[in-house]
Amino acid sequence: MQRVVIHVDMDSFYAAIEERENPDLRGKAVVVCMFSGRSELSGSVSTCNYVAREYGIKSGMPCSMAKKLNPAAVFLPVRKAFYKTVSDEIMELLREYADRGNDTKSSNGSNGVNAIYSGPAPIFEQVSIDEAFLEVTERTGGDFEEALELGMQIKDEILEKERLTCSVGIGPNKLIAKMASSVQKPDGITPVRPGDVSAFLGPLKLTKLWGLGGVTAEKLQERGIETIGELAAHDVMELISAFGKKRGVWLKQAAAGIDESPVRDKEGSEQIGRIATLPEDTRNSELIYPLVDRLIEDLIAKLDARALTFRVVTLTAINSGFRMHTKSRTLSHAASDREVLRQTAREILEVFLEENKEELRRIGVRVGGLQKKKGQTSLFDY
Ligand code: TTP
Ligand code: MG
Repeated sequence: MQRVVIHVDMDSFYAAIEERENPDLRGKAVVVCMFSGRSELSGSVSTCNYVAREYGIKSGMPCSMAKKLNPAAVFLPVRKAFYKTVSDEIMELLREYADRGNDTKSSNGSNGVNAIYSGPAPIFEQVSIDEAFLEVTERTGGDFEEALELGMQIKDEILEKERLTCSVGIGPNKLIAKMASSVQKPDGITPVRPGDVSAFLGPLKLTKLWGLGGVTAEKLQERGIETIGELAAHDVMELISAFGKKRGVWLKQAAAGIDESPVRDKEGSEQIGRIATLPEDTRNSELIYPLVDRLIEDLIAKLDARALTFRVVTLTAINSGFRMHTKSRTLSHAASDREVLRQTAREILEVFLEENKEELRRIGVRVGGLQKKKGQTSLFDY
């Protein structure tokens, strides 16, 4: 069957969350900064919204330069822990769209080893805080029209549930899906069918090739190679003698759009979180506990469905002034029990309310340090 992979990348992620949380920001240039604290605007830009990008503002640029480019822009400090809870929710939602592995299905890894996916784990890979790959070959029957439909559903659900937009790339492998998602941004969806791969890659600048570092790009440019198409046409032996066997072969294959790497979760890195708004701003734990319990019910259901244990519990609280606090506790043993989670979350909340005197507006619970329950087969059995 034709392989189909979807890549999802959220649009101006941190800035879009800030805009969602504060409607006053709509239509304005919004710049999210990692302030160093040395002086008012010292630090660098984490990201900015698309209005700010029109002024030439970019990730990584000094905040002071961004201010010169657009003095009217709104500059906000990063709230990474909060963005992480939003990310967790999006990843949970995306997982539902990925194929499920099963005992009988095997897929060829890039090293030629047969990876047997066991259990009902989704074939899903989170790449960064706002990006993920989904294997959708089974679900779509290898059909790109079905995949396009699925991509639209994903976009609709994220917009409806999270009020955020994303860009989706669809391809016959991870490399193409990843590169396709960046073609139409923001709020785009781009399928690149197997027959269109060379036409898609060929004209692109070398530096657009996913996984190609700046140093390698420079060396290739010294050889007169400017586009991915030119790289694909280059003599493989020459690439091998310049970059070594592994890298040389990779360059040749990647430029031709060949990539057999499997979609797979990095075990241990995943967290599952839920966040919700309280019926009213409050410090009354009698009002807060029922909401925390509801979030916990949800988390336990997710953990049970995938036979996972947790070791870290994190509580997130956003106060009425939109300031955000997080507090974590690491357990001495892996746990999967609802009562353990409830008890731990309550203890953290009590300490938190002791230390902070403001009213709370939203509350989130997150579990991390996830592992398969003992006695269950692990994600990949070779
Ligand atoms: P990206 O997906 O690279 O950027 P983005 O989502 O802001 O914008 P785009 O629409 O182009 O996808 O990165 C995701 C988040 O990671 C981004 O919102 C902020 C953070 N980030 C940094 O903190 N520093 C950086 O240099 C980059 C590139 C991203
Ligand atoms: Mg993004």
